[in-house]
Amino acid sequence: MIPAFRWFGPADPIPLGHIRQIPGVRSVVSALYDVPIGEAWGRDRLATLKAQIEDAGLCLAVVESIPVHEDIKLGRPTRDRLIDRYCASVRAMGDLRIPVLCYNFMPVFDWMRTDLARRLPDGSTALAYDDRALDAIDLSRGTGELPGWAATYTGSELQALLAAYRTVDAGRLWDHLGYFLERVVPAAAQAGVRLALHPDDPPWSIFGLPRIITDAAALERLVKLVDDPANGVTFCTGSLGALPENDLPAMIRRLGRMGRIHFAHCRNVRVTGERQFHETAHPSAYGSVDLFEVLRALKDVAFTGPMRPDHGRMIWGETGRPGYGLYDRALGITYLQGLWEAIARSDA
Ligand SMILES: [Mn+2]
Repeated sequence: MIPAFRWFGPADPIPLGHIRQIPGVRSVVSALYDVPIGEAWGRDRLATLKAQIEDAGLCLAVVESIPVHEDIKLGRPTRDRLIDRYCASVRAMGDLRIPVLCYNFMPVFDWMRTDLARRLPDGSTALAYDDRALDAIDLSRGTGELPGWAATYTGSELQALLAAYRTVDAGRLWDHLGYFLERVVPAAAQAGVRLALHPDDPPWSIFGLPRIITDAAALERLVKLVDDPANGVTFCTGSLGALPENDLPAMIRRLGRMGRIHFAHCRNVRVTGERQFHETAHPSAYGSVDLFEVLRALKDVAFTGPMRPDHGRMIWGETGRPGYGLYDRALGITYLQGLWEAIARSDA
């Protein structure tokens, strides 16, 4: 297991020098955030990012993420050109020996929450989701009312996109994912890059849009779509853990033995009702995810990939990007390393 930490590039208020001071963390998860979706990533731009991270005494272990253009998910004729560019970006990663690419295949939105600052009993704030609050959101004016998505789409852009998806059900979306992977997996394998698909967050349909990467059966179907070691997953305990029927340790043992877990996001959520949850501090006692059992399963399958803490709470008066403050995530990765050390040394 390689402890890692997400950094949002030079615009991130958290300097690399602070990440360098978190015990055990030498690996960074980052991306080029200003390349328009659908454009190929230039090797030079990526090399600059990598050098910047290395100058701080760290290494760029994972690209999270290269967004997949909606035309690819919709199966539009323009997808071939877009997939070619995606493969070019993957090759740029390979040239620079950046080994893992985390991406997702969620229509229109990726992560979704209904409250970015839910007050917890200890005075901290965390991201929260409630299906009933989502139902009450009016999308006719675009993403203006959506927490975290304010300026993404105008009303007409969003309505056009939602209309385009009316003919794309879950089955069609699987077909489009297969089409994408049949072309990108060989390019990744040749470039020495492992693809790590992030599960849908939350793992159910929202706004009538299909979401397919939600449970054990879906993850197995995904890795068999193109049966190559380069075609794997990001195991995100917070996303998958929002669905109580997901047995996370069992899923890890199955996918891990197949050698398809290339990256782990470890965090906790407290499920408070049907399709309702809020995020919490990382330790098992604070939520519905048993991080001890999760890490024990990862240890049992000899997981050697990068692992990062995921969304943290806002604590100690910190302000910034919701879910991505420094303090609680630093506590999270320190906790995860403590669990890992204890499991490894008791096994020995
Ligand atoms: Mn995640």
